[in-house]
Amino acid sequence: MIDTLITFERKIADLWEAGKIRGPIHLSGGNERELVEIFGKVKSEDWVFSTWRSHYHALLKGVDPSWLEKEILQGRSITIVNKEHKFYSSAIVGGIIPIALGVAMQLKADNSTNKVWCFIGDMAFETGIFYEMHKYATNYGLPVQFVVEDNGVSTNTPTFETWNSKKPIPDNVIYYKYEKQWPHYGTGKWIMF
Ligand SMILES: Cc1ncc(C[n+]2csc(CCOP(=O)(O)OP(=O)(O)O)c2C)c(N)n1
Repeated sequence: MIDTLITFERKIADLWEAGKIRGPIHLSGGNERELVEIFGKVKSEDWVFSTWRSHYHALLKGVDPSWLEKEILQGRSITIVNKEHKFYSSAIVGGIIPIALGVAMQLKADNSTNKVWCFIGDMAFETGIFYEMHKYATNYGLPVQFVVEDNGVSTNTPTFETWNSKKPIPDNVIYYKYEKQWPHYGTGKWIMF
């Protein structure tokens, strides 16, 4: 699976560098092992909420790679949404968190055994909206699992230096650190469209 993920992202990078994708792309890399392990616990009936960097999450949720490639070619890399696979992403920092919480509220109201998985970056983790949503979800026992993916930066701004402190990781949050292998946006090459 790890090779499949890396190969998919390399193909997208090649398409981008060939000027075939007339829209922003955010590539994943460096966190394959961690994600494969986490997605081992994600059921197909669960919901996954992701960010602008969602290709790996989508593939691991079971989204068809050729469908995903077409979406990316149409400029939708940063807002991948697939209803069939209960997969939702947004390019607004923190934007998915209250939506994930709302879905978790409904799952609880329906006595569902399904769960919501909400992936956020280390800077989104520092936002007020995360603080409130995490507090609410914890206090009401909502079936939402937050996963913090710490690459140390918000675009290029170092998160630790920004806040001058490391935020403690709540017990019920999955947290992993990784070294990103692509720039925040694109592949690091200038593209002529
Ligand atoms: C509300 C909002 N503010 C700013 C941006 C620009 N922006 C896009 S991604 C990003 C970085 C967020 O950092 P982090 O949560 O650590 O995620 P990373 O991309 O590093 O995984 C920013 C500031 C945005 N998309 N939405």
